[in-house]
Amino acid sequence: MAAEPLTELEAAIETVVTTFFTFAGREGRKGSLSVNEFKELATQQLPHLLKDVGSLDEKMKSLDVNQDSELKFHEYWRLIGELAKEIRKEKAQEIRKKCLINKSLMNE
Ligand SMILES: [Ca+2]
Repeated sequence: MAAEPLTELEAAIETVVTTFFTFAGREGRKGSLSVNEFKELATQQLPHLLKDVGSLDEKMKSLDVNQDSELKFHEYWRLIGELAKEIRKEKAQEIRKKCLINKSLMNE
């Protein structure tokens, strides 16, 4: 990567990518996540964001678009996208709540 230090966002994107390869390289094909690799990644790296997701086997099936029991990078990327959307929803609610509080304070 570039010699200059990465910004927070750039480092976050790099982490998304390197995390994929760290776990994908543990067994079988180096460029995709097996069921075991996916479960390890989910439990070790996404314990808070995936805690309400229910069964990891079901989650894996829903992400594994071509049904080969492995997640390629673009399938993993869909998961990251879904989680980002969840975080966006939560943030939007927080902002809305703050606006409501401010409005009610102004009306007092
Ligand atoms: Ca693999």
